[in-house]
Amino acid sequence: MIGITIFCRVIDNFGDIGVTWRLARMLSRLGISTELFVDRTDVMKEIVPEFRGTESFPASAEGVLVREWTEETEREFAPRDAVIEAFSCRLSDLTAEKIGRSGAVWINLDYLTAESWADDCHGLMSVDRGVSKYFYYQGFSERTGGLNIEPGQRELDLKYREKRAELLTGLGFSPSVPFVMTLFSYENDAVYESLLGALGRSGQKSAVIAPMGRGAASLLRAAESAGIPENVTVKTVPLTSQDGYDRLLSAADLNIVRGEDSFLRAQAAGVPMIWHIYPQEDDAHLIKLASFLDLMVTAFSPDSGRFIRSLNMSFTTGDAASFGSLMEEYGKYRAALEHGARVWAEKTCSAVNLADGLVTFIKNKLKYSASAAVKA
Ligand code: TRH
Repeated sequence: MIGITIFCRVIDNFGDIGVTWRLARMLSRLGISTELFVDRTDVMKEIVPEFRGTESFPASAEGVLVREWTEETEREFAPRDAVIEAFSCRLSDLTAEKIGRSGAVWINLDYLTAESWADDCHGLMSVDRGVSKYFYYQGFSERTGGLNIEPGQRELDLKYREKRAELLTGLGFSPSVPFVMTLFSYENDAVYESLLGALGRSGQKSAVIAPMGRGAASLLRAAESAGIPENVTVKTVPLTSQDGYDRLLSAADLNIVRGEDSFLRAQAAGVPMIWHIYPQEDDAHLIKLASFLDLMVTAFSPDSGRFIRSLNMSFTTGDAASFGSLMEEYGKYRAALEHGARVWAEKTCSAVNLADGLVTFIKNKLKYSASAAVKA
């Protein structure tokens, strides 16, 4: 059985552990002996309820052995077939040396992007402290390493959708509320004021469900300053498991999401989405967002594609006035947007999944080094 170890450093928020936990779980389901080192098990516990009662690590859930990443545990680490360093989280010199000696495949798993340069960079090798290391890019094109979406996710999300009424009732809403939004984003107070105003003017009943955190706090501030229209209900909910969040996304009519994992889940859910991409220096995030939108709109009609692009751009750039006007027109495009989102979901969910892609990549490299060793 192949043994893979993933190292994850939690820099900020839940994205780093969100991506690596999901990947670890998928690898384990493929029969890979999977180990995950994470430096902040407290953050992990917030989105992996299986570990909430766990006092000390190592501990296992879903077949994944989780270890607390400290200097000491890293010193004791013994590489097996492959070591995945998530998002350049920097392993120690000793670990690099051990990887070199053991012949394990060393991979730096990079952030997901729809930008075309990922095609050219995927799979490239570099030398880190004298040891070969491969850059592995997640991405939407066949030339990249695939997407972190589980096999069968589309079917699962469709089942979740069928249970929309049940989910809404469980959250205290009427099951017939015609427009349900989720909001898991960053701060955007002025835009949320516009959103509440536009939902109010639409005249229809709407629900805005906001998992606790930065976006929810910002929404509550906006609600306090602008007021909540009578036909709108705002509700904050505690963070749930990743699967629980998928359920919520699938049951909604419009999702506002943020880092790279929730952004991908929203696509798989097949529901129109707004990506509140994490801001980067020199507005690099806007290029990233535009590249993604260029791809996604290929699944939409020209009009609804233009609309969803503008909605995303106005949201992320904080253009509250434009965002409010667009939301007032939402009803006009709603059916076309929902159709486009379903078409896009079929496409993303049929891409190579990240775990399969990685295992194939690792096996090829192991085969190559074994044949090179025989020749030598
Ligand atoms: O938490 P994030 O904002 O993380 C981001 C990204 O990783 C980004 O790339 C990084 O640069 C930035 O932080 C600093 O958003 P993301 O990636 O969507 O991760 C959220 C995770 O939380 C995701 O795995 C889904 C999960 N989640 C739950 O499990 N339960 C919940 O109830 C919710 C709302 C989320």
